[in-house]
Amino acid sequence: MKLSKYLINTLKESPKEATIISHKLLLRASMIKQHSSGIYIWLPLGFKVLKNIEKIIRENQEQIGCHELLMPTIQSADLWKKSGRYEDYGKEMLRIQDRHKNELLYGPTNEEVITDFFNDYVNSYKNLPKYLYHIQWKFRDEIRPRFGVMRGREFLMKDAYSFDLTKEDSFLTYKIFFKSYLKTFIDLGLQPIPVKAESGAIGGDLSHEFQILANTGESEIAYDSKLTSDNLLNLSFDEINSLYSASDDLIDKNKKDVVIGRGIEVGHIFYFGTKYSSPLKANVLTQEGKNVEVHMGSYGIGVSRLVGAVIEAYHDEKGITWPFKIAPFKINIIALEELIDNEEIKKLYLSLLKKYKDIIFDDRDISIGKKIKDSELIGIPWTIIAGKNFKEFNKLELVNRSNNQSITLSVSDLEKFDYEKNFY
Ligand code: 5CA
Repeated sequence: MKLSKYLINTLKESPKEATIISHKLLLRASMIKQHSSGIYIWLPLGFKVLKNIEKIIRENQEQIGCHELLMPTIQSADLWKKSGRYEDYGKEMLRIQDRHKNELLYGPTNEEVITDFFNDYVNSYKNLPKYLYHIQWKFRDEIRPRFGVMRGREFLMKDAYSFDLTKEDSFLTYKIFFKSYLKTFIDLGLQPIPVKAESGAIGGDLSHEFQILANTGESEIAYDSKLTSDNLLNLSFDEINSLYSASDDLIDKNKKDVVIGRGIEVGHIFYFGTKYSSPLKANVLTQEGKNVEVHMGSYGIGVSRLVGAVIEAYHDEKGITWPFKIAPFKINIIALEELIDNEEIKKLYLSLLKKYKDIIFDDRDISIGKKIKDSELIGIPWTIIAGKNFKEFNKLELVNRSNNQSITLSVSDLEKFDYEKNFY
């Protein structure tokens, strides 16, 4: 990608409205632009990051046999009246009327829609369990949208739903999702802390939040220090669940030997049994021919919030330091003006483009110093600089964004270099 053809408009200063680092950097790097309170335009750079995060989430969902579908954003109010949540949800729900005076709403979550759909498609124990998910925009008219994408009104969520024959089966499913969530966040380069939770508006009796430590996090959390161990993935659900953890009002202030910190809630999972299958009549026939209500769970990840959470964990004084897989572009080639049309450099760009796809060549008509600053701000893992050394000795500088260290290499070394393996 030639950068002169791309939409990029970095800012030197942080806009006043941004108070936390992720919000400042997202605005400065021209990744998002506020449209109205809590509603954002995802600019090309930010949108690529969002897609890269989605990809890691998708891979992990598929690994546990959870399959993707896409449900609408606009839902019928009737279903919510049947489940009893239409009034309960209060002012956070955006209610709409169509031209025929049908009551609609912009979905804040999808339990009703999926349960109703499931009822029409699955009628036998033979077809259970079923795990389904989608990645779709949600709207919640939050009283205080803030911190950029952290607490938006319109935000992207991955929400999965599980259907099982019995409570016992549903608990097993819950444990599968629990483990898969730990792995997903670790794959994203984060350290998740699973925290026991109340299930609030979703309802039910087993629930965990997944928190990422950050001073700017909105939740206060208290947890056993073993929950930050490196081998969390090797522990069983029961071992992890036996350790103390709580957030906000649920914290026992008298509890000793716990770590107190602040966290960003990037995921939340719930087992809620027949709360929705009962009013929406999602039944199946058992082996004995009995009609029973299915047991359900739901499993959410804040996809757009994760963009902010990753930046809170990966930045320095110069800008963002994305993990390789999440970075919008992997390599940025910057050359002195007189080298921009150099055949060898063009060849290097094309060969890297073939291998890594997400490569930029900064051919904009601005100073090399400004190009380097932009590359650091945006957080491109590797910057290749063709400067004076190239003119004299045919050598280029390769800079690693994670530690800002550079090495000098020839064009053929740069063609062979493994940029993914050597990052971090
Ligand atoms: N139906 C369930 C799970 S599928 C549900 O809605 N859960 S939730 O309310 O906890 O939301 C899931 C995740 O979405 C949260 O853990 C959080 O990461 C993200 N989220 C919730 N509200 C917002 C918001 N206003 N802005 C950005 N992300 C949000």
